[in-house]
Amino acid sequence: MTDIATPTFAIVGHPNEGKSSVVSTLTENDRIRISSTPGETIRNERISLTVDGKAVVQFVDTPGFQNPSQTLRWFQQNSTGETNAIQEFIRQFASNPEFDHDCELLKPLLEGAGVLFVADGTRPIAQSDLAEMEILRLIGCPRMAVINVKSENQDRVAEWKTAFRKSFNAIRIFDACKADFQNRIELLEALKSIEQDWTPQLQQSIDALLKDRDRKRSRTVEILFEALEKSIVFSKSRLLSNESDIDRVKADLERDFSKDLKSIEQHSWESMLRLFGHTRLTVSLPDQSILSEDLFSEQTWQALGLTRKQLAIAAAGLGAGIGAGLDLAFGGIAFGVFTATAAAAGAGAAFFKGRELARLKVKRIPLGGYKVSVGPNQNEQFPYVLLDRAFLYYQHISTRAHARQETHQSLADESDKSGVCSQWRNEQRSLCAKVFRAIKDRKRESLESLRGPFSELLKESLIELEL
Ligand SMILES: Nc1nc2c(ncn2[C@@H]2O[C@H](COP(=O)(O)OP(=O)(O)OP(=O)(O)O)[C@@H](O)[C@H]2O)c(=O)[nH]1
Ligand SMILES: [Mg+2]
Repeated sequence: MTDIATPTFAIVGHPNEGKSSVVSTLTENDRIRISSTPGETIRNERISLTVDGKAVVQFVDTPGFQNPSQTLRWFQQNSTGETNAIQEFIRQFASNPEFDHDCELLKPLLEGAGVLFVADGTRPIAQSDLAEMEILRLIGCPRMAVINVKSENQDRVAEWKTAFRKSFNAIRIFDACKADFQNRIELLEALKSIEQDWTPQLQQSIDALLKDRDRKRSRTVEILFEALEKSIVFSKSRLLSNESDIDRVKADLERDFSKDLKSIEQHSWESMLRLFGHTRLTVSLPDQSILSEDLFSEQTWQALGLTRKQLAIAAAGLGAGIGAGLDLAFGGIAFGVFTATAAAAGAGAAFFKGRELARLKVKRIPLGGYKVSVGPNQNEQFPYVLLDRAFLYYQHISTRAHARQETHQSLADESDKSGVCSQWRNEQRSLCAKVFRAIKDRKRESLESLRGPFSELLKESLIELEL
């Protein structure tokens, strides 16, 4: 049963204009049937915008008008105000297949639903559009026009606005495939203006949505934290009895080590994807995306994380003994102080390749045999690279409109490929360094005290990525 108080809107408009797409994006539901073949929706479908299992706004995706000119003529002759014209229309035409869709779309209006009239603002206005606008004006339901701009061409938008202004209380431009969270909130805000009685419920819905978004950010922070905790201390080892097996086991371990780290990253990405309600999207990123690069590729390590100087300053806050090394770092010897490996002290590219910085160790076991182990990753840069990749991924999915049909998408701002971490202030990067060190040294107490401010920093960054 539908809660009567739930504001309900019928989505009306020509076939293939993007009605189902608008509902999909507004309700963050990517399971709605969207198709380039006109006439995909032939029966009303009720789709709720749900927060915490409660429907806060309901949309009725309709097939649109089938016979607008005759329907208009009928309403012009019968909208006397004395009888319920919609009820009478449905009674007269219910069994006439020529008015099948018209009857279907008028049904929710009988229950007091408002109308969202969706039109593709890139095509010319047709006579049938004007007929449909006029039908809705005669019926007198609360109504808003939604101009869904299906391509870059905005030339006709002004024309549409003028036409709609004559018979609609509110007009919004809403790109179903590009709209982000803020655009959705703005559309709901605008709906408040078309019927004052719905204002309290719509305001409650907006508040619930804002709260829900904040909950999703908090959950994302937890997901990132879990991934960092696992990755920073991750190591692998294997016991063997014959010395002759050592080389083979070393190679296997090294391969498994990076494979497992990548799967920790993948797992956190999938959790974010599910959190944001993308069920159809299998993320296959285009070649130009840094996210399509391997976690340990040289390109990834050069594009993301901190610069050498930033790393040095961040690590300087970690405690005694580092200060002397810092001078060396700025003198050009770089990161010998942070990573004891020869590779790190060497040329830039070698330093930035994380794969080389997880040391392999072979230990003879007193009772016989050997223990080969790899990890944890010694590189101070590694957690920043992980974080930066997670941030880029978050930006990708948290702003993605659910109506989008392609599974490929490039990030808008990847041309300069600068990550979030390098844009933080010194003290913010130092906070990270402390958190990463506490994880590495398994210092639970200091980790717990750092967790609050670190979570805040992550959350602030997530908010900025959504803008
Ligand atoms: N590029 C782009 N394509 C869009 C946009 N909105 C809808 N489309 C595409 O237009 C086609 C029709 O979209 P639908 O949402 O199914 O349209 P509809 O009005 O529900 O269509 P029917 O149910 O057949 O009446 C699909 O191929 C959509 O992907 C948009 O804003 N931009
Ligand atoms: Mg449809």
